[in-house]
Amino acid sequence: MNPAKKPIALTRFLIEEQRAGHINADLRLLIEVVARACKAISHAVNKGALGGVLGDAGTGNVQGEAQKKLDVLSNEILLEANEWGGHLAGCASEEMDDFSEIPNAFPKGKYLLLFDPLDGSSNIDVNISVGTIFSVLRCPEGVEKLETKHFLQSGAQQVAAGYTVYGPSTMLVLTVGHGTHAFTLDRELGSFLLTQRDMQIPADTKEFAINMSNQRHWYPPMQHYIDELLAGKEGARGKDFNMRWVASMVGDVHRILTRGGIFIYPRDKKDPDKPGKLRLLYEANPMSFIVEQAGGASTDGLTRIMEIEPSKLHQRVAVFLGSKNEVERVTQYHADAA
Ligand code: AHM
Ligand code: MG
Repeated sequence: MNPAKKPIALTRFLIEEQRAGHINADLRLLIEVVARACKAISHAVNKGALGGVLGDAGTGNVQGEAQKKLDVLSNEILLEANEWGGHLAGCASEEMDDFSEIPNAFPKGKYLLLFDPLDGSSNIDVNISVGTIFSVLRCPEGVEKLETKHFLQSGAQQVAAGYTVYGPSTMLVLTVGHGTHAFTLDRELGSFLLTQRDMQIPADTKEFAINMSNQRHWYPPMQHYIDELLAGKEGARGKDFNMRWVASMVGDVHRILTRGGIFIYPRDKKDPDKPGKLRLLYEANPMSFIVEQAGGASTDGLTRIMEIEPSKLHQRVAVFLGSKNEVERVTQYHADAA
């Protein structure tokens, strides 16, 4: 970015998106509220031990995972920020057993907000990047009483998706279906400023992100694919590949959006009943929308993730996303073995 050129704020960017007919006023205000909540989460994450927010909350979520204090706090911040604005009919979160309907005290809106309030929780206590991931769906017309089924929409139905990465700087990456754009939080101004318009993921890459410690549990197409990457120049691929794993999906996806790469969390034999670790509605769908809008691809090894019809709120899915040619290659290996 040219430092002499003043970047525009998220507020102006969203107004311009509205004028271009890409979003309506309700969705614009909803995104503003989510961004404001992310600023509050960023503040809490930044305080770390000084804010007394590190460590376990002593509770577990519906998936049996131990919750960190910051998981619980971030969830509360997002819920409180969104319940009174009149843009939402309800929220669903990785950290809540069931969805939450907007209380009767407030007007109900037309949208549903789904989120992972603090992704990459294992990084919290070690001061490594974490993030918030969110997805916005339309609430079906004429719904009087919200039910789980109203949230079970495919990723292709999303009207907006984004994540905020709390790293050395706090960045919000957003799509409303017209490209993927990045904003950096200016702490003095208290605003997100547009620092990269139209992010583009190169179609080819020499970098992959995967938790290699699970290798012995993978199925044959995965073993074959990674063996080829590890063989480097001397192998069938004829080039050396580098590996990076932040263990926080937002961190890994942000690197891929910035310089290319493939992110993989496959299904494995450790738990054959679980089709992967990551959640379809809170992680895989929003990240797939963001990645596709930046020219990348995203599948579960066989199917385009955004075409999967969800059957459960907390459904898990295998994830292969990032540089298009690489995602297509590994997906082909799975199709050949199917
Ligand atoms: P979380 O939502 O409970 O934090 O779990 C999701 C995270 C992703 O951010 C990350 O890609 C993955 O889990 C890391 O898994 P692993 O612990 O196997 O490295
Ligand atoms: Mg997560």
